[in-house]
Amino acid sequence: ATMENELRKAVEHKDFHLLYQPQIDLRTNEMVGVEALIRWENEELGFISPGEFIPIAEEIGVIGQLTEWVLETACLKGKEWQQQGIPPLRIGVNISPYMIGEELVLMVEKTLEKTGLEAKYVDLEITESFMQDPDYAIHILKKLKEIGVRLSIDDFGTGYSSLSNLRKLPVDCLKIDRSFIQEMLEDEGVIVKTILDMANHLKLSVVAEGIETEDQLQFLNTLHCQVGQGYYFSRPVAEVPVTSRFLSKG
Ligand code: G
Ligand code: G
Ligand code: MN
Ligand code: NA
Repeated sequence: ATMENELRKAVEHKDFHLLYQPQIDLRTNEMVGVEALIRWENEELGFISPGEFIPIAEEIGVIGQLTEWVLETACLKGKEWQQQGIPPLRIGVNISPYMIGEELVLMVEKTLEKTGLEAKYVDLEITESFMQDPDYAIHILKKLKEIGVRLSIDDFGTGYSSLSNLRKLPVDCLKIDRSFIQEMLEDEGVIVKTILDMANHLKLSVVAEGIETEDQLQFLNTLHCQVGQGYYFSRPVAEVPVTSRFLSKG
């Protein structure tokens, strides 16, 4: 079985599931959101990482259907949590840069309508690679902002958004790439400090990704970083804990 064929079948049968990784307010220790992460386990090929199959989905033209499934599943889960009485959580959904276009705008509108989740609880995570055509990307991102969703730049710092472009982008949040968090204690955090400074000046929120240790958390606290995510708090899980020290009190 080739991966391409198996992937086509999986998309057709919606043979995936989502895990959710908590995002924690570092000051209050409360969960403020989650990032949805797709998982695929194939009978013959075993477990395949999205890092491997998302590029193939882009190549063989099924990324649109896949994104639609992720968006809808994540929104339904968000709605379900709210109905269980969990204080509303923002749900981050990774969006392939290939998806930046009018089709995505329609898809987001349609999915919100269909699932009944309020737009403000959806956080679209987009990597900087969309900046290959910044003017078009900005046009689309503005339309997404008009719908009311939140926009985050994923893996921030690893791509090539220039400062001047960043200022023009209608985004709400920078997700600091986990490589910077991992190196932070060796380089005295110069990169993380610089990103936090810049985010402050541009009035953007920040999420530090890939927090794995207490030392990293403490250092981020001294830098007044707002929100964090990483194995230190929780691995991606199928259900967020309904009662835990991470639970927001609303
Ligand atoms: O979850 P994991 O660390 O295995 O993810 C590997 C990569 O796959 C990450 O870059 C992550 O952003 C990406 N990814 C995970 N879930 C999705 C998804 O639903 N859609 C897209 N486009 N990328 C995803
Ligand atoms: O590119 P993106 O930031 O969307 O990738 C998210 C991926 O990072 C997820 O697949 C998740 O499994 C992984 N991840 C989340 N937290 C940690 C962490 O603390 N350490 C490491 N190594 N990976 C993490
Ligand atoms: Mn992400
Ligand atoms: Na990232």
